[in-house]
Amino acid sequence: MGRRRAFGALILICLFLVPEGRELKIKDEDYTDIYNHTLAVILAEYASAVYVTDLTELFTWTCSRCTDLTTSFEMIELIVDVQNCLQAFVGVDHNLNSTIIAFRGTQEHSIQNWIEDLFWKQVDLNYDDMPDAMVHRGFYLAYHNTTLRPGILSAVQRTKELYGNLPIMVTGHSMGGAMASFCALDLTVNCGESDVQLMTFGQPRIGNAVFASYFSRLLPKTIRVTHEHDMVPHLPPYYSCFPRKTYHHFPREVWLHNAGIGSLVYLVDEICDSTGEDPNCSRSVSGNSILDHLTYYGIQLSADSWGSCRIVMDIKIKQYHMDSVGNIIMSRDPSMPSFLKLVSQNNTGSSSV
Ligand SMILES: *[C@@H]1O[C@H](CO)[C@@H](O)[C@H](O)[C@H]1NC(C)=O
Ligand SMILES: *[C@@H]1O[C@H](CO)[C@@H](O)[C@H](O)[C@H]1NC(C)=O
Ligand SMILES: *[C@@H]1O[C@H](CO)[C@@H](O)[C@H](O)[C@H]1NC(C)=O
Ligand SMILES: *[C@@H]1O[C@H](CO)[C@@H](O)[C@H](O)[C@H]1NC(C)=O
Ligand SMILES: CC(=O)N[C@H]1CO[C@H](CO)[C@@H](O)[C@@H]1O
Repeated sequence: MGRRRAFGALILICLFLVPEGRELKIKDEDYTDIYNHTLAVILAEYASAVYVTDLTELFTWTCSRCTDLTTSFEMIELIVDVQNCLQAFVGVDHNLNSTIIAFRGTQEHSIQNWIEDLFWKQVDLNYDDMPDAMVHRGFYLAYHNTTLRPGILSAVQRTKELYGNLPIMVTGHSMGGAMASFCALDLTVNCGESDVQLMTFGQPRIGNAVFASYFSRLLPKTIRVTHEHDMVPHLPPYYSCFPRKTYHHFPREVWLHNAGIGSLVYLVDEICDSTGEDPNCSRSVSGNSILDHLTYYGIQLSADSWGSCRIVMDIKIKQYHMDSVGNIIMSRDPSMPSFLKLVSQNNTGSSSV
């Protein structure tokens, strides 16, 4: 607690004394052809579906959030890290002809507490093979040191065996956006994937300016959507006076906000500059809303039931694999085409694990 307060005081002093600092500059290119509103809405629907707690409905793609624009989705693997309360899935969208990877955001008792904690997260880990690039250890480990990474990489491999080299789209909301970012980078840097697109919604900052610079070079097709006064993209805070230690967003932000006045208010998808920290986008307003964090494009991006890391699953699903610490991996086995049908016809009896 004392360390926190001291750090807070240092930051306050810094904010008052040194208003100007080093800003990341990235060569301006025309990225406007990369942001596609329709695609963003589709990916937001995936980011919403991954919050579903009923694993049977999610795995068989029969949940109420699994309709609308995502009906051509085929689930390949659903991964639940029970110990760390994390959830992600890998599958193929046959309309987009792309592999989709989606990460769930935090499922803690109180989103408020989670957001308050974000204030104190420091960049404290050097990213491998990127001199001076630093990230937040907790976000990094949530992807790299849990069941998620091996589950996702093996599912991506299986998808290749089934459908060839499809483009990969990685998405997630909030903390899920942070994990999606590390996953997209991992696929590019460590797995040699050349066509990875990242789209996140309301994600926090995850690394420093050097990291953001590497990130934008390696993943130019990245869109980081923010919404009105959503608090989370403002956190952990950005302090222009600690260039090495402070957090810095990677580009490209797209800020959803209302423009116009009176009865002429309309929603704008504002495509921001290539610095990652465009002062005229979400940074032009104060991040003071949790409600704005939970809805993007009118789509609910939060758990369908809050509370503990509850798992609801059809007891008839025998094909899932549970490891020694109780993590669950549900895989579609291509040699058993009837499996999905069987489960979806008999998905009445749910049980809690
Ligand atoms: C945007 O994405 C949708 C869905 O993939 C696609 O149908 C549409 O053609 C795209 N629009 C543009 C302008 O690229
Ligand atoms: C990775 O997780 C394991 C337990 O899940 C833990 O013992 C280990 O310390 C973690 N590694 C790091 C670098 O934190
Ligand atoms: C999907 O993409 C793959 C790889 O790019 C390609 O071989 C295949 O023909 C595409 N399928 C459709 C239906 O467009
Ligand atoms: C940002 O806004 C300021 C004032 O509102 C304006 O002068 C400036 O040109 C804007 N910058 C960009 C990059 O749009
Ligand atoms: C496909 C399948 O296994 N369907 C079963 C669903 O459950 C009913 C009764 O519980 C069985 O009669 C079906 O065979």
